[in-house]
Amino acid sequence: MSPPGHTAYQAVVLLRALLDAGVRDVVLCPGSRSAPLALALYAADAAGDLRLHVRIDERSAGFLALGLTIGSGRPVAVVTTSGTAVGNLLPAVMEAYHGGRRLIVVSADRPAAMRGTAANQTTWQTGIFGRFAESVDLAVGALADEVSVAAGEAVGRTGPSHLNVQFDTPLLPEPGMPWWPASQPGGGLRLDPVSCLPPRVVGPALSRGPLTVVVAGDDAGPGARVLAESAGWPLLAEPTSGARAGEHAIRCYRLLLGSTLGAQIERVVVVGHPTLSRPVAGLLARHTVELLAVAPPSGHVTTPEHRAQVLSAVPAAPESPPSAAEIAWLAAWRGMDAEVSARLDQLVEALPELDALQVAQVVGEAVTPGTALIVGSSNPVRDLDLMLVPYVPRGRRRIVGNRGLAGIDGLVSTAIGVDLGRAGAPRSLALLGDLSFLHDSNGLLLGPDEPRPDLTVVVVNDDGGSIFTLLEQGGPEYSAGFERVFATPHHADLEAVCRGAGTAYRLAATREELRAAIADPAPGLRVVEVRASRAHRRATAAAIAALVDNRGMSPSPPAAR
Ligand SMILES: Cc1ncc(C[n+]2csc(CCOP(=O)(O)OP(=O)(O)O)c2C)c(N)n1
Ligand SMILES: [Mg+2]
Repeated sequence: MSPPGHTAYQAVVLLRALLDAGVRDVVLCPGSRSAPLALALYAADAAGDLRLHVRIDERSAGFLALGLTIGSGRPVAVVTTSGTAVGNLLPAVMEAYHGGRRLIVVSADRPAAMRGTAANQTTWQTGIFGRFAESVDLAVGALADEVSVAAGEAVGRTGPSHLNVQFDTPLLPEPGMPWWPASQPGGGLRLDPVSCLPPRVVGPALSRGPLTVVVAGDDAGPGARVLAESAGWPLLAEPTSGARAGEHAIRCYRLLLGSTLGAQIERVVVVGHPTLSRPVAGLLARHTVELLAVAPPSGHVTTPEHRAQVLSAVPAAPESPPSAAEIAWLAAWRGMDAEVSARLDQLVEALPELDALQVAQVVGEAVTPGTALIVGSSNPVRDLDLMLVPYVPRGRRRIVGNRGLAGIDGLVSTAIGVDLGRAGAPRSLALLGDLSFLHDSNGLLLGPDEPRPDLTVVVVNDDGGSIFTLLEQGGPEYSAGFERVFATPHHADLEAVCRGAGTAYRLAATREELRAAIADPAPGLRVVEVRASRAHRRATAAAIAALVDNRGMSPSPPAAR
């Protein structure tokens, strides 16, 4: 072991403290100022004390670390050199802040005295992430205790943290000095993911009375489903809620919210972070609706106009059984959902092969028990929201997306991280749009010695952002500039992109080919491209909205309470 005071010793103390606090995966990007950390990480990985992942692009590295925290449930560190390298982590840090993910940034720095002297690659790194991550500036020669406390506190926070570590020369251990101390007997790496289920804390019971729905947004967890089932209420669960299962889950809730049934909602319990649809946003904004919101671990409560009554845990169901009105309420939702689902399936079946909605359907069906699906922002997650038939509970499926800020950045890396974080799990799936895929095509770059994911990335390539066709700017009055400034077609050859990165690639031209490509058990990372058209999306969306015909579908009003 290097002598105390040597940079190599500081690096070992910091990594040891991170490991003691539960870190098992560390992502590293190359650099010089970070050399003491790089060598210690290399040796610790070789000793089996942690798992190292090396990436060239810090933006991708940050998202890889984010995916690893999502998949494993553990804190994950990402290590960079000084300068712009650190700034490249901001998108992942922002997402980690809003999603409540334990992402630990470790940035190497020059000694503080060199700041403001125009020294090469030297800038103000402490505080660079602003409100998104608290920074601790560890001075040259910081005492081991100080380093351990800072590392422990960083790991203990819900959300991202930043350790800025000043290293003075010499940066490398002297020849003959070990880079990492020998492992303790009985030590060694265990990568089992920690349980991702939130603790089943149950708050005080709710009363009976108002016609209630449970809205389960991103990362709500199974507590939302348990509440809906035990209370006898409909469950409006987004695909990444972890709650879209069981008989109370209403698949077509987004369509039904605009119906006479949706208009009768009197109370909403929100769990998690709903982001997908205007009908849900509209529901939460309705002043006539009583709003209860459960605070998520991230602390970012969904409370439009700060109007919600905030609950610290998922409330317990009312103790009394559902009233006749509530029984009729649930039955009306389920009945209408069955009707609209059948009409929707018919409509989607009649679309030209291979439509993005058909792709979402096939991908949703391929998420077998134990499997993870990472779903991109934009239309893929919304298509899945329409097409995903609620699963049978307790299949341990995980459907995740970066819904903290819904960026289209970093998604290839996030997906790789989620898969690698789920040691021993079956092959994972990702569903991304073409712009989202291209935005992080650097995420495909895997060095020959890196841990390799078993992941199939299905890319719906409609040559641009189809989501904008569904928004106001997709209307005829804006058509002149639409393609250039919103849709942003690129005509990119995805096969060539994959070839350049050494990634296996297949084109699927039919649903059968897509199913076969997904079912292919060959290990490793694979991209499956599906070419789709954006041209009819606006018309299809209008036809889908028209499936709910209020005249024909109005349920009988719930009986007197
Ligand atoms: C980092 C980032 N930049 C821009 C956006 C705005 N944005 C939202 S969706 C989208 C288009 C996505 O296109 P694609 O991934 O092909 O999916 P599609 O809409 O075609 O389904 C863009 C640019 C964003 N969410 N995140
Ligand atoms: Mg697209």
